[in-house]
Amino acid sequence: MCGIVGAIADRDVVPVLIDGLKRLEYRGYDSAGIAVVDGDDVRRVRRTGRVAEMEAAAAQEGFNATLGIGHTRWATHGGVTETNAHPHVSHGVALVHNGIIENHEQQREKLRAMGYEFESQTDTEVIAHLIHSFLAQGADLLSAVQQAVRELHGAYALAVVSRKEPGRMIAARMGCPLLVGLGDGENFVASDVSAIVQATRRVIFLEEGDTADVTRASVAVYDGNGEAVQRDVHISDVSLASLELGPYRHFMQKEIHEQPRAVGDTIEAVMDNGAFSASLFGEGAADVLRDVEGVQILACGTSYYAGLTARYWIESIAKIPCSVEIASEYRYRDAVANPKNLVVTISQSGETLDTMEALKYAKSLGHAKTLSICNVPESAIPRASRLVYYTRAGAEIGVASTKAFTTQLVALFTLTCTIAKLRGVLDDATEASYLDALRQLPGSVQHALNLEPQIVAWSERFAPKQHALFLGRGVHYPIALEGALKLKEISYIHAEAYPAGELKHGPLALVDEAMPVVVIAPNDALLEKVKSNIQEVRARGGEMFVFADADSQFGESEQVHVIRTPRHVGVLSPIVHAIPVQLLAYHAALARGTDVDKPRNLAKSVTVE
Ligand code: HGA
Repeated sequence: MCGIVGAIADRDVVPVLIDGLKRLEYRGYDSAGIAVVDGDDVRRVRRTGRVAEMEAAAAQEGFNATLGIGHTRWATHGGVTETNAHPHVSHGVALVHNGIIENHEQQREKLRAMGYEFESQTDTEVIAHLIHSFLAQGADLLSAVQQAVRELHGAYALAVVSRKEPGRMIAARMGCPLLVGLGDGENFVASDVSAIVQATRRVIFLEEGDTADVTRASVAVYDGNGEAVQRDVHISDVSLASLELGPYRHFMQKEIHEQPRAVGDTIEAVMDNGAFSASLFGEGAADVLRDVEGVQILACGTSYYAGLTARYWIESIAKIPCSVEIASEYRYRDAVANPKNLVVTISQSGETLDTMEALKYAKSLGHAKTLSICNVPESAIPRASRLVYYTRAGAEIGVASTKAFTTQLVALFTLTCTIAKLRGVLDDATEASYLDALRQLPGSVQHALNLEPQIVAWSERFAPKQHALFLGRGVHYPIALEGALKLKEISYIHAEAYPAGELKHGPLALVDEAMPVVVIAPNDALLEKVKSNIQEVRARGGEMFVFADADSQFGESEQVHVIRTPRHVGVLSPIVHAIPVQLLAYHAALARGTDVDKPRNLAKSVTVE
């Protein structure tokens, strides 16, 4: 969601802001803007559309300054217009905001009564006027921001500058990510490190309620009570290569093809260890995991489907109950907590607001056994969790998650086996066979990627369709769900997934020759059942696209097309079968000419409700 970058230096910061916004564009891309402090003036340029359009406008107007802030927007309050784009300005104070201010209407009324006029429909503009109202009472910029945020309900990450104080930039965070980058005689703020990695790798992650007073030569951080605090300095290991497209056409394509490496990196610790071990999940993990009575998984979107897949593993291998719930539902219902259960949150960014709030709610109900599976070190969710397993997918830029999903599955399988072992229900021979399956997984994923030419041929038949059905059974049903999600989010073809056994209870009514039906059907205990379901579709004239594996015998016909992964990989089969459905969605989207990495209305790192 919205991306923030700010810089203060003794060089022109405009290229830093523009470059940073381009790297943050995956977080939001409906409009972009920058504001710079130039002499005793604040100048801004904003444009709807992509950063490149705003960049051209800034170049035309000759923007050049040593202090500035920038923003890419994903609108929540107010349409996609230039007046709603950030930065918002009030009497020489400019700010950029990520988040939602829930009491913006009350604040707006109060500020209107004080004489402030509003030009936008955003919740953000109230913050600019509120800060100015405190400056007008004599506060300096830091104190004005600190007083203003105390009046706000909701979530925010802010970067603020003022023409009256051209030597400083104030940052503040509550509920949305924000970090300070430490340079040499120059400093930065950003939503994530990718925006500033070309300038510095030394970063301070602001904590909830923090404000930071950033000058060229210093950074002072204050907690929510206004007390000066020391926050650790981290050295980011984000690689520049992971942020570049390289020879690929899209980040999604690159990230799909990185999966053998991503999966290999994620299992490395298990392989080095030579066994499933609680130590993989952090200090004291054995004590936390040993006696768990059940697992409650909380997540959103693709991560939720990873959780649904894990439920099959956890109940069959670790032999404890597992429930999986969408985080935004769990956080608002009266849940009954069993503190002996393990709460597992899954989030690629580690900043997903709904998941974070669900975790806080679970903790408030007495859940102390918490574990997060995340891809971004030092992000908010792992910091709020007792245990963590970091997937090592590397930066995921494409809005549609791919390598994060498969690596989450690896982490969840590792967790399953670890709990099973601690509970004494995983014998040595089975452990060895699972370790071997994991060891072979990068190769199996590569074999699935090699199916791409056949999938390209299928995708051309998909491109003209309006709707598609995805079917799976058992542990492959969540893969059908993920396939349908991928297809709809990037190709805009309406797609739904059903457990294959549900077909006759309703969705079969939709099947005709215009409705392609994708079936995930590797050889497992339910294969014969799936085959019967395929016959039911065939009898109604439906055209089927079946992803099978070497062991599942299928008769092909004009109506039934089959692509086989070259080997049957047993328990890890859902991970391998995630690959062809990703490729199908990618190539269908390409054939339809959509913006694959930046699908309409979406954004990455969902930091608003
Ligand atoms: N509420 C603000 C910022 C939106 C945001 O953070 N999106 O991720 C707006 O609508 O401009």
